[in-house]
Order: sequence, then structure tokens, then C-alpha cells
Amino acid sequence: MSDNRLLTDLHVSYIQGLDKKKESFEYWAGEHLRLNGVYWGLTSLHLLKHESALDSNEVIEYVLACRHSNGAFGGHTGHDAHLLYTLSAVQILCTLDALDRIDRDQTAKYVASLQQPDGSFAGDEYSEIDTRFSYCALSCLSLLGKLQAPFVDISKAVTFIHSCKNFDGGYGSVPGAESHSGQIFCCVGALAIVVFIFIVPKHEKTTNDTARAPQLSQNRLDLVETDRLAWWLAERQLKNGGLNGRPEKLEDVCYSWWVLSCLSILDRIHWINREKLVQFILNAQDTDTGGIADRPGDVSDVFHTLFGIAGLSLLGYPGLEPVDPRYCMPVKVLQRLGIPDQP
Ligand code: GRG
Ligand code: ZN
Repeated sequence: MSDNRLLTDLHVSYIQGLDKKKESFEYWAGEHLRLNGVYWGLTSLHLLKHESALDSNEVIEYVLACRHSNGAFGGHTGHDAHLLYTLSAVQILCTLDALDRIDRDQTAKYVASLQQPDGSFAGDEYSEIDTRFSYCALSCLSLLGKLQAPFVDISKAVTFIHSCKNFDGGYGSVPGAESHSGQIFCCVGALAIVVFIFIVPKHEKTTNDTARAPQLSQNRLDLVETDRLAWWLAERQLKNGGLNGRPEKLEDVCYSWWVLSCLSILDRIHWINREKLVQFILNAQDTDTGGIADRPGDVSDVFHTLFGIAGLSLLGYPGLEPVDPRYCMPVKVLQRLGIPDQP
């Protein structure tokens, strides 16, 4: 069903209602993703400026109940630990200003333990490798204030991500894998997050003292082929205004995040048609139950609700809290943590 404005109140009650659906099939079917779901719902509420619509203490206690003794987090109480859930847990605690409730060093050590000799990250002890996990690890360490040795070898992590770059400027899940907007977000986001200290090689040193000092680079976006990639990303917009994730695929609201966040990081968001995309996202709202679906006419879910709202925030839709394209979290949370804006 379509509407030409954002149905904020309906989306707030839709998210509040998710917690009450404990008897439903969707609740149990999605149980292994609960912690991700809490991050999607909570972040939506913060971007909608309805921060107190959920009970913060209840949310914090639930997150802590998903914690393992090694500092890692599972997707639900009693479930196996994974980087995907550990990142969600840390994001939620940061948003609720409750990072002091965990041992940051211990969680950072768990994340670091998943780095492989080639710089990639496994998602858990079963060793699946994917650039999603590189992003989760680097974002998580950055939020924990531990994006440094001995927690991580940033140089190797960057080398692995760079090895996943393709001829079209995009990135895949592993070296040689097809470019996909979701993976591109992970790689470009990670390269935008890394803070890199480098020593100017001896032969390049001058007599100038400043040039001798270790240099701090705020990111490694110099490795991205900006215009080639931004062109590929802008081509994701279809006639109906929606974005797809790769050529020949269907449009989907969540690419309003995966694609737009990269265009924003690369300062090329104006390369897509803003009005048409805003309308596409608004048309995917469920005007009866609230929430946003993957495309108009489909059933809404909390995943597409967050990425629709976050996309609208990047597009400057009125009344929304600004979102940081690197972290998919409110800008003001990152400011509170002292994480610098992207230069
Ligand atoms: C903090 C925002 C945030 C993310 C954490 C897990 C993760 C890091 C990122 C996931 C990136 C990703 C791979 C997104 C794509 C999700 C998606 C819609 C997959 C569908 O893939 P296909 O191949 O769909 O089924 P298409 O659209 O290509 O047909
Ligand atoms: Zn989707």
C-alpha cells in the first residue's frame, strides 16, 4: 500500500508490537536472529526520534543475557556466538550508552581471535570467510575503542579487503566473487572506518620534522576506485526509482541502504534520483500494520523497516535523525563515543 509521507507513529507501534508477538510463527522462525532484530528495531526508533519507545533497561538486560563467558554474543539466549551478533550487541550497547556493562577488552580479544593469517575474518570458530565478517570485526573494534594492535592487524585486514576488489570497482564476499552491493557496503564501510598509522619510509623522509613523525590516516578510501564504483552503484537505480543489488536483479528497499551508504561515503549520493527513491521507499510502507517491506505490496519486516528509514535519513528526509553511513547508527551516538566524522 502506498502513502506519500513517512508514517512515523505507525512504524513506532509496529516495532513496539514485535516484542509482543512471542506466540507467533515469525517470532520463533526468527529466533536465531533476535539480537540482530533488536538492533534493527532500536536503530529505527532512534532514527525516528522515538528513543524511549522501548524500555532501555529491558533491552540492555536481554543483550547481556546473550553474552558468552568469552565476551562474544549469540543471536539469542543460549545460542552459539558469532561476529554478526557480537556487532549487533555492541551497537545496541553503544546506542543505549551502556558499553560500560561489558568487559571491552575481552570482547575485543574474541573478535581479534577470529582474524586469519591472510587478514580475513571468520564469523565464528567454524571458519567461514566473508567480507561481511571483516566489516563486523572492524566496526565492532572501532566502537569498542580497540581498533589497534594487538587486537587487530589492520594492514592485513585492509590487504584482504583490497584483494576482493573486482574489475567493475565493486567488491565480493571473497577474492574473485561477483560484486554485490551488500558486500560493497562491507568493504567500503570497513575501509572508511579503519584508522591507520604509518611510518614514512626512510628514503622518503625529509629534514622536515613533521614528515618524520608517524602519520595518521583516517581511512583507506584511497584504495577505492571512486568514480568507477560510484558509476556502478548509481546504475543500480531502476525506472521505478528503487535500487537493485547487482545487474539484472529486482529492486529492494534494503539496497537503499547498501547502495546509498556507499555513495554517501564516496560523496556521490547526488548521482541517483532522490525524489524517485524517496517515493519508492514510501510506497513500500504497510499503511495498515506499519513497517516497510522489501518492495511495494509485500509484507513488512523490521530489517527492511530499518534500511528504508536509514536510506531516507541519508536522503535528508525531514524529521529524521542523521545516520552515519559507515556504521548505520545515529551520528550523535558516534559523536558521544568520540569517533571522528569522516573527513
Ligand atoms: C551494521 C548495517 C550493518 C551491517 C552488518 C551483515 C552485514 C554487516 C552486512 C550484510 C551485507 C549484505 C550481504 C547485504 C545483502 C543482503 C541481501 C538483500 C541479500 C540478498 O542477496 P540475493 O542474492 O539478492 O538473494 P539479490 O537482490 O541479488 O537478488
Ligand atoms: Zn532486501
